[in-house]
Amino acid sequence: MTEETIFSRILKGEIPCDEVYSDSLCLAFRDIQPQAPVHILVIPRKPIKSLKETSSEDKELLGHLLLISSAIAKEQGLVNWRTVINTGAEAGQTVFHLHIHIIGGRALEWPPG
Ligand code: DGP
Repeated sequence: MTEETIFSRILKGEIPCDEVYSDSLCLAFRDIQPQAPVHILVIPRKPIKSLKETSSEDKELLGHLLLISSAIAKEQGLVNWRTVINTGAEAGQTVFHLHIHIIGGRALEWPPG
């Protein structure tokens, strides 16, 4: 059985979210702790823990998530933005359901901490 996470509960409708986009493969909603004026998470409906657990079987899904992220960023009026996928606890991953952060609406520094 797949482990339950906050995001799997959001997908099931058990926890509310501020939805931005939804289709048969993914859901996008606003991050509860926004790090910038626009901070949206795009998650697959398929329960994948992190990028580490993906395989060539997920090629189309991963492409879809990136294309949707770009479409959402543009739809939000962003010209510059950052897409982030934290993989593993030491890289900052706190929710173990794959997600893409779309962060924008302010100048972003590099490198990250
Ligand atoms: P990461 O650290 O990469 O695993 O990002 C997890 C993000 O999820 C973090 O920015 C905060 C956000 N988050 C955690 N719990 C909830 C929640 O219940 N609702 C929403 N909308 N976002 C959440």
